[in-house]
Amino acid sequence: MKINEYQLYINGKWTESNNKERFATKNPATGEILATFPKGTKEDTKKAIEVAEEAFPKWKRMPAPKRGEILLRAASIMRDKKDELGQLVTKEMGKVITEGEGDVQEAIDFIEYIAGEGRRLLGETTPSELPNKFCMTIRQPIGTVGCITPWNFPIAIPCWKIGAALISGNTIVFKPAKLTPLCAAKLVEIFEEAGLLPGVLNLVTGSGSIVGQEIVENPRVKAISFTGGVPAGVDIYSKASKLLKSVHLELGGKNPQIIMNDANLDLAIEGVLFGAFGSAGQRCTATSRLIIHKEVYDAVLTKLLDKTKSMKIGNPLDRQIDMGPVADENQEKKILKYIEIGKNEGAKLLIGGKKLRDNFIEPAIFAAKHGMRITKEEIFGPVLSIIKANDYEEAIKIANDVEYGLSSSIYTQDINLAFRAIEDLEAGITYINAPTIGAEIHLPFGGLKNTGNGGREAGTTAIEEFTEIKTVFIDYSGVLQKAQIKEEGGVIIN
Ligand code: UN1
Repeated sequence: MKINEYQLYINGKWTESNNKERFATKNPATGEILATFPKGTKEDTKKAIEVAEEAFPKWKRMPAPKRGEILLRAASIMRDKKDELGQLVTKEMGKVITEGEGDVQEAIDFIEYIAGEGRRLLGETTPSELPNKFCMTIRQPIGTVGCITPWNFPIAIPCWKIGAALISGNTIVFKPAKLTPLCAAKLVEIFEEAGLLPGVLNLVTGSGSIVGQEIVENPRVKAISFTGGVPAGVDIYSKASKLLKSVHLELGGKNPQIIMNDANLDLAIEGVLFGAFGSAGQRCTATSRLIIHKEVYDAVLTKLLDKTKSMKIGNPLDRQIDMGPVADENQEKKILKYIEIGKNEGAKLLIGGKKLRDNFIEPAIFAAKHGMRITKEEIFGPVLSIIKANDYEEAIKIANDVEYGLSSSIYTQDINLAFRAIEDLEAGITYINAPTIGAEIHLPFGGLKNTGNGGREAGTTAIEEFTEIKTVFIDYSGVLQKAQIKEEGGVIIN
């Protein structure tokens, strides 16, 4: 079979890189090579930035509702291709097919939602302290922005960033993760078909240390939106800060699910299985710590282990399968290393944790003590640590005692406790009686502490990272009026 050879997408054309070297994207379940892509260079990236900058004035001037129409067309094409795209997500990064389709649906939902923002992009109006003067704010695009995206949601997360950047009037250099360039290329084809102007969205594939670095360090790129690991995020933030760029970071989590003694246990267990092992635990929002009230600890454990035992691991395209492979050999290595770390620090491996074959790892559950590395560090794999808590206060203390703060969950039927937890859990997202995953796109997404640097993607906040606010004062008094300064005779009111 001839393997698809893709190019870079620059200025509305599939363009050869000046580097002949290529890399392959593979199906982690089978090892099959799906396509190859150029290892983009600094020069390729510079070219993409240059054309994005040239395209900016035209794109910026297009009325935002018109930009929205293009986005709606893209969403409609995605809807038509949902099955094909869902399969591609599953083939390229290994999540089970229903979740692959979910990834695409999340992208469609967001693009449709944010297209409507073209008819809002709201500013404020407010009275002036002076007569015959009008004050308002308007939103303007920033310019050329860099979108650097991860492999775990290879359609949805690029769409969060690209959709919000486009509707706001920015042009883009898009660098997808090296594991999922094919999803990225398909997405670009969809935006091309939807009628995006040349140069508005440019795709450069390759490594973070070359393509990513140029995006971060090139002064013509005015803002960066990045989802990925903490070390890369810190590196981007520190380099981009020297150029005073605006940087949005979404860097992961160590998300707790608390089960209280009054919880509906069956519901809570169903939730934790989905939260911990959905996408093979490779979500920033994955449940990686289960904190159980001591009175229901044994009951939860018995049922949870029972359910975990019956999970079917295998080809994620098969709808009977509960969990597919992890994304590649590096993921596999890292996850297996954490399973060893857990054993060595005295956590009890209650189930799973064995490598079945290349990239396939059994879901693992540890009985752990809070403070062990496996209870504190992000593993990004199907590894769950169970921790016993004496009461609500201790559960919250454990939940909060990590460096991350993305998602959190509590199962309880006590409405008062639920509301207390909403206040007490240190996280950008809290679920009551639902797992830590599954955020909806019309609500803000992001977190505290090392999860990011304060921004929120999606929802009403989505455009914030991609717009500048301009404050406008219009004086129609015909005289020089001075705010704050009192002059002889005072202000004349007409
Ligand atoms: C991520 O893992 O970075 O809430 C995003 C969820 C998904 C998005 C996760 N809607 O789990």
